[in-house]
Amino acid sequence: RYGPMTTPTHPLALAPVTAPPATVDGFVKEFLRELNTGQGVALSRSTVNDQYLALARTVRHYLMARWLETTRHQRETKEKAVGYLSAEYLLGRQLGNALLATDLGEIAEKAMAACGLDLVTLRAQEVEPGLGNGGLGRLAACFVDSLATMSIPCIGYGIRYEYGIFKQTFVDGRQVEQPDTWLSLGEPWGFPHPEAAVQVDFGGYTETYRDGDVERTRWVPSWNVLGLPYNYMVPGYQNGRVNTLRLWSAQATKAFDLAIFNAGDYAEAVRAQTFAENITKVLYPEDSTPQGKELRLQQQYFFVACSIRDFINQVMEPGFDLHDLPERVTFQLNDTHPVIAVPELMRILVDEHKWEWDEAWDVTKRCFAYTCHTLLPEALEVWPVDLLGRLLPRHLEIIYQINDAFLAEVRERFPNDELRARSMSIVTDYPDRSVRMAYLATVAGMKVNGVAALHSQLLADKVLPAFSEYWPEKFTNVTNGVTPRRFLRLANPWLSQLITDALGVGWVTDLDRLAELEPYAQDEDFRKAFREAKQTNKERLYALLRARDGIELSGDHLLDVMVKRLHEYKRQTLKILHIVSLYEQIIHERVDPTTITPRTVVFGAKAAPGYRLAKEIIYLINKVGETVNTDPRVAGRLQIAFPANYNVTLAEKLIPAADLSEQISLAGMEASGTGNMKFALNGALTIGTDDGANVEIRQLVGDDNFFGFGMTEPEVAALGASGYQPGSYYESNPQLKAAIDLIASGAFSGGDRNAFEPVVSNLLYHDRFMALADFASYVDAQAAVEAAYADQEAWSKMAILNVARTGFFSSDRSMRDYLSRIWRA
Ligand code: C3B
Repeated sequence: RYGPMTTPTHPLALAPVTAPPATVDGFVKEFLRELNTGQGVALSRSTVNDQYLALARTVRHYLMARWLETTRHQRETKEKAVGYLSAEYLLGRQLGNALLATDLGEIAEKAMAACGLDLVTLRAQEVEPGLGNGGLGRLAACFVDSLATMSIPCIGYGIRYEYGIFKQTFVDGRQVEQPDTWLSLGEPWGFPHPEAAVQVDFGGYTETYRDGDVERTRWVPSWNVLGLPYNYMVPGYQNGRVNTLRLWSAQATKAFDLAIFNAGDYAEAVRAQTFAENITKVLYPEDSTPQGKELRLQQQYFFVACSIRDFINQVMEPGFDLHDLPERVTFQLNDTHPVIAVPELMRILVDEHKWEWDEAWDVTKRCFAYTCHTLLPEALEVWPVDLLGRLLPRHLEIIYQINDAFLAEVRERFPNDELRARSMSIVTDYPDRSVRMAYLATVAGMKVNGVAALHSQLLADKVLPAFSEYWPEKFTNVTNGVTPRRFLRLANPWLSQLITDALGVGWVTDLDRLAELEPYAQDEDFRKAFREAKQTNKERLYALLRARDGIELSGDHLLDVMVKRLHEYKRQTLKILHIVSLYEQIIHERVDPTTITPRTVVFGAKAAPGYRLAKEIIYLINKVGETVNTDPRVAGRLQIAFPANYNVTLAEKLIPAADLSEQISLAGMEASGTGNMKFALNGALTIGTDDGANVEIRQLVGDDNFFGFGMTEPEVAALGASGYQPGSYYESNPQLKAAIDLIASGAFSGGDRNAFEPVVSNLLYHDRFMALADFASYVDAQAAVEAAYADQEAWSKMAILNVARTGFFSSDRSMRDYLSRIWRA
């Protein structure tokens, strides 16, 4: 039941919700009220955490009227919305973004100062919600930011994991994972709505029954849980718009534990409670290589079942006709994780609403669109049929029926081509009978998109060729983007100020305007100011690393940064081989150290806890770092930093400081990359392969302003087909051999020759991602970097051109592309 019980009489109860006055006094008043009556403490006795929580809630007040108004407006206009279904949202800290969106930064700073507090310190108290692994989760966060900023109706649906991505620590150079207790000090941004909880069923069996003269199927589940929604504000940038992110948390249902309780087994009832709540306990830390764990499937079904139910029952007006659903929403499937939503909607329409199959299928397939984020075969989710049958027996039947109908269509269009039909089957028999979720998404979705031009091409040609031939018009591309609010305006205030001084303020929501910076590359004063901004960012970074990690960096070095998940295909090993090679040449006096450009290399990377080789690579990087950093022969020339626990918060400090952006994946492997865009926008030059969105960055900034190297995707394919032999590169390239030999010699492991055996033998005998084949070309490109950096004026020109020419990579542009190619198509 919504609304008051009788008609309100007090004028305040009738008035619309308003924001507090946007003045220092108004802010102080709200803040103290929150501290005193919300937190229950006096300023004089409050901790930094109390102060942070009160401040966050204060800023929330300023957004509240807009949020309520957005929701009301959406209900009234019935505009078509995007239902973004994503198992991950890697949001980053909220406070700074909320202050920016409300334009309250200055007022808050003064208000805090007037209370004897420091805004920067309070902002640092926030623990970022790490509800994602890497690129895919961060992309979702950028997209919801852009949609709010562009006033496009969207509800982001996802999971409120109690523990987000693990906290990485290093012990003797090895990664040790610690739980991410992001909720432990209180979390001011989420609004729980227990009264709007949704029941989600699992297990059991299906049975047929007669309904008049039709035979129907029903699902008799054996257990269930409740999904509790937590609403989060997604403020648009200074536009009065606040969209919603709705994250679900699992709770035991009353019926569930009561039944056992009545039977007298209290302890068992409590155990059942824990079991249910396990579903949203922890984010699976595998990025791009999911483990087929039952709990993961439970998570996936749990959140999409909640979300679809919520959209139909809560977001749509009462009495809404489900035939109109495609006119009111597109559910965008963020990779295969939410694809079980397809049979779920079919089940609702066919079983609950008793629609004909064809009628339900017609509506369902106009409600979904699918984005693929990878090409790695091991990352395309496949669920064993017995697991699905045990957990979701009705959904499995529906998937079979979708598949049968689809294959019948294929056989009709291509008679006597059974091989083709088999190759397109959603259900496969090898190696085990299982369901290919990407195929299901492709069959059901009205559109299928990749995330960069090259990736979309390869997706259509290599991963789903039979489907792209069958439905050429279904396949499209939307190149990823990043939000300029968080990654330029917030993260890089000095460069932002320079841009604003040159162009005015509009660029923050119209990033193509960065093109107007082009002539400033020729302006000596601008270049100087640009370099000063970069230097300020470096100093800010060094101060942070000193305080956060005890890492001492010094000197006026080229800052060379490689931050991303640790994965063989991303080739952190190629980078470390180059560093080892530089080091080897110096200590063996093959080069004069005074002739090389002083360089500071920063790594940031988490490895999936079960990914052995990735963890060995982390160990190698740390050990090389220890040795290099303490060797007087390279002092002042080369230093390596590997701060633990790379996350969004650290990225915001690292990226603006970088001179060189490492984007060195094997061509054809990185679907897009988004870090590459953030670096270029912040004026770093890229050293990169022709992979993912690097291709588009290079095209836009021009070959002269990009350090390209390595094989192209067709060359990679040809080398693979001819039988790649990494050993031959080792044997024929003395520089490469010397670097690998130095690693194997124990020089970085106190003489222990076995310390890096897993990495070394993998490189020499497998090297699935062909690091050795690209080594020589990479070394040449790094030499070109050094030569270019020696001329600071020329380097600054190139860096400014990178900023000026990469406005395309705003996620606002991505949203426009989704709108025109998918959501309004
Ligand atoms: C990533 C890809 O690895 C990146 O190339 C891409 O830029 C982003 O997605 C966003 O599209 N990705 C990921 O982070 N997790 C996956 N499971 C699959 C892809």
